[in-house]
Amino acid sequence: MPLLKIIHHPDKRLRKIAKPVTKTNKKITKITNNMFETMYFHSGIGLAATQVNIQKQIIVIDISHNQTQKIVLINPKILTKNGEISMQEGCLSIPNKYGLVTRAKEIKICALNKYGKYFEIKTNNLLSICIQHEIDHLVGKLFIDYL
Ligand code: K1U
Ligand code: ZN
Repeated sequence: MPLLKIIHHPDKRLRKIAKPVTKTNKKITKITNNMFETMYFHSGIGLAATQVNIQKQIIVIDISHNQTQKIVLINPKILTKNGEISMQEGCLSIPNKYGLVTRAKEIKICALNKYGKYFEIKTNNLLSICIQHEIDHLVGKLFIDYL
């Protein structure tokens, strides 16, 4: 499977607003598979389609240490936020830059999974931070905007 090219700040394409996915089909499956491969290759824990110049609301995440907890979020929305947590964040689109960002500690989100099935989950800590970081990418926002 091909690796996708990650675009780097200050490329203006990182500021584009991603469009909702209207149908989950083989093309979307191929995109998510290629995004996982690209994310793992670069040792990331998340990747948004915007970062590989695909303007669709697709996110892949895996915060495990052994590539066993693949999460696909299509058309994700944050429903509730609670508390605060700060973490030194990085971004595959901003190599070698890190910064302390404060985000909600716990979030409840809804999204479609890779089969197009609607689901809701409540998450906290690293997964919550990563989801918020990736959802920001879909609306053209970068962690450096908070610094
Ligand atoms: O969106 C991206 O550019 C991926 C980014 C996700 C992310 C990292 C840290 C906090 C929030 C979101 C990365 O994966 S950068 C790699 C990295 O810094 C990291 C890797 C493993 C654990 C923690 C951070
Ligand atoms: Zn990022």
